[in-house]
Amino acid sequence: MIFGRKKPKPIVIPTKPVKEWKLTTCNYCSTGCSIEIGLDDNGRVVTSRGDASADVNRGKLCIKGILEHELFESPGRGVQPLIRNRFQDEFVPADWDTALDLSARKIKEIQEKYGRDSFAVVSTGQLLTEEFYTLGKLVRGCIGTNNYDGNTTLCMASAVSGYKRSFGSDGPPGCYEDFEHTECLMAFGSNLPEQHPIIYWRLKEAREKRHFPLIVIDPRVTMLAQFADIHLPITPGTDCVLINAMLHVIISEGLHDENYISAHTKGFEELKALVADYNPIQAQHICGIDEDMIRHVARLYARAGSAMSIWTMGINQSTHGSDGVVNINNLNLVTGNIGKPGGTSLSITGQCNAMGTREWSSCSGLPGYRLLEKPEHREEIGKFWGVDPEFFPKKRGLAQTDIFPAIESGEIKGLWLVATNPMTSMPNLGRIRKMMEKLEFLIVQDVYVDVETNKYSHVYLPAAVWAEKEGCHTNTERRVNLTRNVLKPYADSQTDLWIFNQMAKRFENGQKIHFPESAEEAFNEMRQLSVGDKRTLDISGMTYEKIEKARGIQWPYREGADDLKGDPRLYSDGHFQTEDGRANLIAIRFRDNNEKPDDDYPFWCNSGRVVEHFHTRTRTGKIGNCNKFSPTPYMEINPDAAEALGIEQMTYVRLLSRRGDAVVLAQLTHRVPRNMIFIPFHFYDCVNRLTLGLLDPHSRQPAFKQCAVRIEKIDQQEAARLNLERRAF
Ligand SMILES: Nc1nc2c(c(=O)[nH]1)N[C@H]1C(S)=C(S)[C@@H](COP(=O)(O)OP(=O)(O)OC[C@H]3O[C@@H](n4cnc5c(=O)[nH]c(N)nc54)[C@H](O)[C@@H]3O)O[C@H]1N2
Ligand SMILES: Nc1nc2c(c(=O)[nH]1)N[C@H]1C(S)=C(S)[C@@H](COP(=O)(O)OP(=O)(O)OC[C@H]3O[C@@H](n4cnc5c(=O)[nH]c(N)nc54)[C@H](O)[C@@H]3O)O[C@H]1N2
Ligand code: SF4
Ligand SMILES: [Mo]
Repeated sequence: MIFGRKKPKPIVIPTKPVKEWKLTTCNYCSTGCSIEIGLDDNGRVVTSRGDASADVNRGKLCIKGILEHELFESPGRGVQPLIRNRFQDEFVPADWDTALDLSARKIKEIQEKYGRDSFAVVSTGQLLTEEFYTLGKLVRGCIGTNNYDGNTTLCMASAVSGYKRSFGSDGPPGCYEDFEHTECLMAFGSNLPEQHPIIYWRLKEAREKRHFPLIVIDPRVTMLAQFADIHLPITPGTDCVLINAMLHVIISEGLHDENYISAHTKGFEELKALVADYNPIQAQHICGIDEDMIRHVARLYARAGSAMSIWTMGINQSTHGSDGVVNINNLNLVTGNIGKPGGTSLSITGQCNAMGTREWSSCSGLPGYRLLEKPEHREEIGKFWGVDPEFFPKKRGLAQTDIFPAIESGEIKGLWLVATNPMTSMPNLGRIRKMMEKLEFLIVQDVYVDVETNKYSHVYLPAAVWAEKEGCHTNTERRVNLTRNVLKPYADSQTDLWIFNQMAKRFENGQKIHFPESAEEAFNEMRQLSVGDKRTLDISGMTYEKIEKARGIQWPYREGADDLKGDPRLYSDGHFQTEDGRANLIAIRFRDNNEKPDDDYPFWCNSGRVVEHFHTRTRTGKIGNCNKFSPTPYMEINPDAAEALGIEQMTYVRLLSRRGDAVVLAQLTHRVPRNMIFIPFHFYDCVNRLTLGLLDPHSRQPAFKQCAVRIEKIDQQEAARLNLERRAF
């Protein structure tokens, strides 16, 4: 008994009257957490919870997932289709038939006048897989433009390209369970606790059970770096040099896995010859990590019984993103760490369904990782869909980052944006704005009418969101998860699947080809297309029922499989998807081509994310408990640099690059080195006014993370006004 104090009262959260729980998959990041949505007697959403029986999240959710059910009725939802009145430049409401008729007519007009490829379609990593598949059918089979790609070029393109170059196919070979087995983990440019909080939680649990070294390579002291055993604050854009130097140490000290290399790879001699030039003594001056540390981590990694690498945007968003991925694969092949428990090369994907679009959207090819370049693939899909294979292009068209410049040069006249917001997410926004203004016809299909890109559209199509629809996502570890339809689409919005189906009816081929009405029917088509092939992407054994029961199944999962587990790892037999079954070791020479700090622009400008926001804030910006943690554009700046410039904590500054300017608040923190600032990219008219976005030659992904800026003081009143103005839309 404690005298003088009342017995503490436990905090009680009133239980909500839930009648039914429905299974969904989180629609933000690629972790793939299962969320159950609670409905009351009237079928209204009242709450949600992490699904305890799901292997991925085991009942846990991060802040975005916990609050996700609030977005169904968040402000700014599109309630009806809109058409721009060209005379008054104002939107007027329209019914669906009018909006779709106009869209289809304009697409055809533009194609007739300027050629089939003059109308482009840019999609996303955030639809359901069945919707991706249907959009692919519509674009490849009916509209017939070859300029069709997704925002995944801003995100996963380098990983895809690197996997294809090394292993002959896309597809992350590892899984979260690898954390339970690994003896050493290197994380390149990936900040799990903020960007994939539940993957981080899985990693943390594994390390609590059995400690193994965690090495983080990131120019910032990220949250993950704070939890690491070793943090390597690398000079931006030089990961390839670090890896080459590690390979130099591993090979010269005989720590490589000769048996694995000779049995399962080719190209070792060329790799060995190249990395001989990357002695840590020289490499340290390029990558900023001292020679002893390079040797230390190389030995640690190579001597571990099994070692794994993960990476995200610090690698992919670089002028040598694809090379970076290939080099991480090299490191793992040379040490025999592919396809074994705890030994893998695992790209942590980004958007909730970044994998689904890679697999099934036909963006850079045809469904199921098929290629336009292969006549037998064109033949097969043409036959399956009932389209003349001659209708398909014979090689892939422009990537998303090349589609925009083609608008500038006049080759592309019309654009359909599906679930992406380039007016905030593309580099060098001043240039993007001009391109948007130049379009003869722009369709924006989005959940929110206030999405920045909609300022420039001629037709706006309001889409349903998340559990207003039904279908699958594939997560980072190739796990296919299900979202059940929980609610009707908001107001007069419609599911993306419905919109694609309706659009198809307005094209000649669309009247001949069968377009499934339901997501499950589309899923069954995809199953048929994945059967009977030795390729890894096989989902033929899956059904919605099985996926729901298992709370997610990993592919490959072949027809006839009777337990509810897919293969956790690819390439366990050492057989790769190349012609001769061997993985390619590819020598990567470093090219120093970034815009770097100089006297005029003395700071590196780095950009990325914070835990509470998702991308361009169309969703999290409207959820009070997410937005309140970072409602205003800001930058991280080192206190020493701030002092030298006379900048105080939480005052506004103006940033300038060779492209444009931005106004942000200064947050003084030792997370960034003295010559770097970091800006979360979530805010409209902010960091992407500054970025250069040089493209990777293989993947066409922009180097969002590296450019140069200078910092100027600004009148605080003027700054506040400017900031309000820019955020007013
Ligand atoms: N909360 C939240 N979570 C998200 C998202 C979100 O918007 N919000 N988006 C999702 C998506 S689509 C993606 S793609 C992922 C992104 O997930 P992450 O890639 O983990 O996130 P970023 O903050 O973009 O970048 C990661 C780190 O790369 C570092 N970096 C910069 N340059 C270099 C370099 O040259 N080398 C190395 N090694 N590192 C460098 C940055 O300092 C940064 O800390 O997150 C997903 N999860
Ligand atoms: N400077 C800088 N820029 C970056 C990055 C960076 O690190 N730094 N990261 C890049 C990366 S990795 C990415 S992935 C991109 C993301 O860039 P974007 O894709 O442009 O960003 P989002 O805000 O996710 O846009 C998705 C849109 O889809 C809408 N939406 C959501 N669900 C649905 C749906 O079911 N149907 C329809 N029709 N619409 C829906 C949302 O409201 C939103 O407007 O940004 C890139 N830009
Ligand atoms: S970790 Fe990712 S998938 Fe899981 S709840 Fe958070 S945002 Fe959603
Ligand atoms: Mo991304």
